[in-house]
Amino acid sequence: MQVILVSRSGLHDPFFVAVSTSQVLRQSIADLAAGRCAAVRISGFMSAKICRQVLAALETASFESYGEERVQPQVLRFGVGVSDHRVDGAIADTYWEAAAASRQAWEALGLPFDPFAYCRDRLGEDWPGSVDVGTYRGRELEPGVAREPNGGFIVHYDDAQREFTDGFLDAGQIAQFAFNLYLSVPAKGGETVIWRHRWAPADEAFRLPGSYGFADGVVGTAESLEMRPKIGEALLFDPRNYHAVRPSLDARRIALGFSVALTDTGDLLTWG
Ligand SMILES: O=C(O)CCC(=O)C(=O)O
Ligand SMILES: [Fe+2]
Repeated sequence: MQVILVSRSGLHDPFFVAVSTSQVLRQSIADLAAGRCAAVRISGFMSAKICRQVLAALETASFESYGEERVQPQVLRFGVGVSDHRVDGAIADTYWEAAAASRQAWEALGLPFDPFAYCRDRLGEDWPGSVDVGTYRGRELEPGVAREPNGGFIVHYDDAQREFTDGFLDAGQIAQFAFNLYLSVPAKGGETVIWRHRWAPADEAFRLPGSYGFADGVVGTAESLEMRPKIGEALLFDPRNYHAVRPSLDARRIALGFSVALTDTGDLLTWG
């Protein structure tokens, strides 16, 4: 396990930490929602055997890529993501057809279980509310995607409330987490970096035109933490903090990913 705290100012926020645990704990999820930590790393979230099975199936699958005008360097994905179907702050109708195709493609992998359901069940082990796939205007969203950012993710944030201005899930949203479950990771590169900085209007000066991301300068001298993912580990973090993934240098970096909303009824809703 490797967590490097970097603070160019020399100052450290004691709440800006990655908590490592081997159990899914209600307390850790609450700490993340409340801002008492920046990330939760859960080792052994998915058993080695299940990871191998999912990875073996995905290794034979053909991945597509996120919209290449918006996402550079290219990020491969298996399954549909809402971000490719966002038009004027709403989910466009094109999403639903892509979602049906995505569901079929996952089914065609022939896995004897649903890996996203497995992740939801694990997340719910110590959570008092339910853990379900979210709905948008009454229709169930896709549960997640497999992502392969071999060239990395540039510095960006994710916040459905800002991205989907027409309201997003059919639920009152209190917090949002990013969930990643690592199936294949490089020995060199592939680190996830999170900065203690959230979007502010002045950041728009750093936005790369047409892109989901920003020039590195957007995070200035903010404190950051860097994590090298491990196979079978789940990472939950607050994606309103700017974050990036470093390029993979010697192997494929494949993770199951979805977003998680904590609702005003205390439930967790996920979507890809
Ligand atoms: O792959 C990762 O570690 C993080 C990817 C990311 O940008 C996200 O989950 O929002
Ligand atoms: Fe992200």
